[in-house]
Amino acid sequence: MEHKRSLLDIIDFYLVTDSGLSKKGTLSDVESAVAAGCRIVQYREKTRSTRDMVLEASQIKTLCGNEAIFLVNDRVDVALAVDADGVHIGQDDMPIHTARELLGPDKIIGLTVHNIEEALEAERSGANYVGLGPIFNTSTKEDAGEGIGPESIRAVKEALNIPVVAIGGINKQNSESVIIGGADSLVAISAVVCSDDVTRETKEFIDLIDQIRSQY
Ligand code: TZP
Ligand code: MG
Repeated sequence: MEHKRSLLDIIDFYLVTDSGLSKKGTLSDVESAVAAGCRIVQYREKTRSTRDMVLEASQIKTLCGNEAIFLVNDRVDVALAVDADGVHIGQDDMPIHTARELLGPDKIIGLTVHNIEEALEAERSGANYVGLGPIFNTSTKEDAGEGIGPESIRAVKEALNIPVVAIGGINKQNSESVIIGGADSLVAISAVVCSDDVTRETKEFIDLIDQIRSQY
């Protein structure tokens, strides 16, 4: 777990699954992304039964192995059932202190935030990173709201000591503004899982972020 947690500080590209958008399926997407060098995977599944989720989460855990952090979106119970590395929760999910009590001190908890106030509160409550967004408008999450713009990232980054993960409407064309904006890492859902070649897309994102960082 120590090894896994230390990955949090070096992550550039973060995969979030979406079985509704995926061309080849969630398991294939995870396998491809990890093979391409992705070091964090969030299992985000809104439609399957709890039973199916536990079975699939256990398979994803195996695919992540020691290579990638494996988090479960929303479902602390599913994370506990498969001994995932942690969870990613939103403002309307289980309160973070309850999630922490259930998961214990060593698991990773990421929290979605939309602004600096929520971000500060997340850090105070013991979140290990924040997911900030939506950075741009997106149709992947219906209730995501309006994009806050990449220029909003810097103030959040400077106010926090935990990593800031940018999410929402991010693609290869606008990644530069997100990284320059101050994000520690970025999530791209549709830009990756809608592709026929998730390995190639993931590699291209990782290389692109590397290249942008080396320029600044
Ligand atoms: N939370 C905020 S925006 C979003 C989530 C889960 C969806 C991001 O998907 P995409 O396809 O990368 O815009
Ligand atoms: Mg949620």
